[in-house]
Amino acid sequence: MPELAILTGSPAFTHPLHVGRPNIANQERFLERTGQILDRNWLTNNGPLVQEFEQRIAAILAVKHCICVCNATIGLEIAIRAAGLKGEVIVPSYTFVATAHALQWQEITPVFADIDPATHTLDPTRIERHITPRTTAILGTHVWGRPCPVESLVEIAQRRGLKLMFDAAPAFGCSHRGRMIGGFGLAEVFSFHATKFLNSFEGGAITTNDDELAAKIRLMTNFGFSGYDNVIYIGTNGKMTEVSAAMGLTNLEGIEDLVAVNRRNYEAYRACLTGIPGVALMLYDIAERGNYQYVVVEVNEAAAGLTRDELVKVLHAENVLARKYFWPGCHRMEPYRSLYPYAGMFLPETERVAARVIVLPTGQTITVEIVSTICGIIRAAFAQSAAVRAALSQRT
Ligand code: T4K
Repeated sequence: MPELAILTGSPAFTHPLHVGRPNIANQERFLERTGQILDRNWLTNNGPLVQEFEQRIAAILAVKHCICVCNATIGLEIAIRAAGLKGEVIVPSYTFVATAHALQWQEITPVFADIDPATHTLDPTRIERHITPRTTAILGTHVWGRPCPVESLVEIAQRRGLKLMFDAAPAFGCSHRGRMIGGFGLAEVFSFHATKFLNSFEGGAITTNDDELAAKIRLMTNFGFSGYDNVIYIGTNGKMTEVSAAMGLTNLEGIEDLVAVNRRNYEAYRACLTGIPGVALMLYDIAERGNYQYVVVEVNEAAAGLTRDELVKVLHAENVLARKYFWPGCHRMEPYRSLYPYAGMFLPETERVAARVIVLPTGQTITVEIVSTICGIIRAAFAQSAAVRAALSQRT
């Protein structure tokens, strides 16, 4: 059993292991593309690499339109505005805060609905209680890249006359019932942030099969310009740069290798964590395509002898910088905490899951040996939970 830094003071890893360390598929190819950008002297504004990136994404996802943007937060704001969402929109609280902010930023009220604890995505049975005459839409998040219950959400949206969109920020390369995420609802928005499975430094993409909506989104992404000197819409600057597209295209070419690495690490975690009471690995559906970018575990204090927060402290002492996504839930962050102080009453599963989840490091920089050491730390921490607790209580 490994000695724990929390007890002995010497960490298992000399360098920090981050969740979200960027994947870079092929540095040489990226630099080659960057050189070509400089030679062309065409740096942004719908350049050739952005166009190529959009075409490749649309083909992979089998969608009619892909509009690349500077990041997914702006992408969500643009898609929300272009689709005409207003009033109140039903969203999960268990998501990255950008989902809620993209609404509130436009003075649309995010109404937080609870999640299914088994999937961490919106629970369709808990949506209708939140629908009011001001509700215009449902905005689901494919949390961890695992799809929302799309069919049930479509049924509710159609029956109640609501629009349906998806925050697909973590879900590039994932499928639902054999169809790639990207073509569900009115529109879906992906993130290509540095920490995401497919990264373009910063970046994102809005995908849709709706011609009219796509045209509106394109205009809005570029200030509303429909041609020289002709602005026909309110717009913003949501454009992706050429250097971002170069990174995105290069990583797209290496996507199968990136999935393979994540899958290998996920399987290693699965094997090593099996039999440790008090820790449950969130499983991916192997019948679907997935990117396996998040290794998500839930800590059960009763069986583990430690809380999630105590385990995080143990891991951080070892230089394993595990994250508590999406603690504490959007409804406990400002401005929502002040605006809706009682929202938590309707979100028991969100609160329970948010208090139990830990995300562990994976990706290109993590090896199977590292996974094995991390799991050994977890096993040792639970086995010595009383001593760990005592050591932690002396620290605070
Ligand atoms: N909707 C959902 C459901 C999302 O998950 C997100 C983003 C969005 C919308 C909005 O997408 P964008 O507008 O960002 O395109 C991170 C990311 O910043 C964020 O993109 C992501 N979700 C979220 C889940 O995680 P932080 O604040 O936790 O990340 P940060 O900056 O602490 O980075 C994590 C770790 O990665 C660091 O400890 C160090 C490492 N790192 C990070 C960067 C940027 C590196 O090693 N190199 C790097 O370049 O939010």
